[in-house]
Amino acid sequence: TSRRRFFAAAGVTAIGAGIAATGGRLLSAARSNIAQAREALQLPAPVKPAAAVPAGVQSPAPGVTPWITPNGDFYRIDTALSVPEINVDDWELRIHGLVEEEVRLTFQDLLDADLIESHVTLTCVSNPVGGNLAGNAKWLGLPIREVLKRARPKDGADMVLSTSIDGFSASTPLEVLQDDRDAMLAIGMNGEPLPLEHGYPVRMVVPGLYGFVSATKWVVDLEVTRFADSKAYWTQRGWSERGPIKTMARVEVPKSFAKVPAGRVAIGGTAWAQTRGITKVEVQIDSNPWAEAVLSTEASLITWRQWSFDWEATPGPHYIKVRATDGTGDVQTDQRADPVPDGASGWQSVMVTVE
Ligand SMILES: Nc1nc2c(c(=O)[nH]1)N[C@H]1C(S)=C(S)[C@@H](COP(=O)(O)O)O[C@H]1N2
Ligand SMILES: [Mo]
Repeated sequence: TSRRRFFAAAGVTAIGAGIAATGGRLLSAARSNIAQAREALQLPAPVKPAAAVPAGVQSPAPGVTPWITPNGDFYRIDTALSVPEINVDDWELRIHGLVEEEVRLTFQDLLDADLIESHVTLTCVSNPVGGNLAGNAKWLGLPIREVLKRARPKDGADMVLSTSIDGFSASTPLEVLQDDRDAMLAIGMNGEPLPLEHGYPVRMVVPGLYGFVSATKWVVDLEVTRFADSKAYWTQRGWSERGPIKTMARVEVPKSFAKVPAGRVAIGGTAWAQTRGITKVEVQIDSNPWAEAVLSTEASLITWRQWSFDWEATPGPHYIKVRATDGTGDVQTDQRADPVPDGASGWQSVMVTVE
């Protein structure tokens, strides 16, 4: 793709290039022992269940993405040539570095801990404007805050470098793992143990940050350190060291280059600005004034929000543009940026032909 050439020209590796796959992958016919162990695993009930999903989160426009992404449809981005297969009896997480006390956690420790459940929308920094590298799931896990409380970070620490069993690493601001956004060591996804390709048995889930600086799958090591002292996997390859998620609105129906009959057309899609929330979505047809879309119900500030817009479509080619406003009142920027180094921006424009 031209984007991959762009990355090559810029001397930056595209995250997931050549390896990225969206959607589920079928395991080979002979299921591995690890896959069988995963299927046999009974997840404990959360001490704090997820808030009930309110009615009306789903956009009424037919064809819009389901509000909860089924595990098999959840986008997948990682550097793993083959999916790591970890035996839960061998899994251990080491928390060390600038801490008063080194902590080691076994999988049984996690099963025995006070787990919480929450809906969080994950997003990939390499998602282009209008792209589908985002997904929303209900995660079960232990707040990382609790583990850090035990380890007691020393003064001067400002980052946690999380590392996977296969050598990927992510740099996450320490304060983000300690605040009340419930960053977690997740073991469950939509009521099941994590699928192997989404990090079984344990991954990180951090609301508000792109996955490359937060969502370490197959995590085995947390080093409390400083941004000045350590660089994560993608930062070493030209990407940013921090990755707050940018406000983004996406048109999902009608699809780009669709042909639609004249008359009433339901436009709809999804917008996100995790931790800030979405307070407005606007649609612009051709060069008409921006008009407010109908927002679907908001579930939380850390999940995406859907929208719809009824359009009286007249024959001919038309452009549909969309932009969102976040909870701080900031309108999504129209400044076009490529995904590298810290996420794409700009307004999506979809061309449709009305017949
Ligand atoms: N071990 C490991 N964890 C990883 C990655 C990786 O390459 N290896 N990629 C990260 C990136 S870039 C993203 S966007 C998310 C994607 O998580 P998912 O594949 O479950 O959607 O995982 C993150 N965690
Ligand atoms: Mo990503």
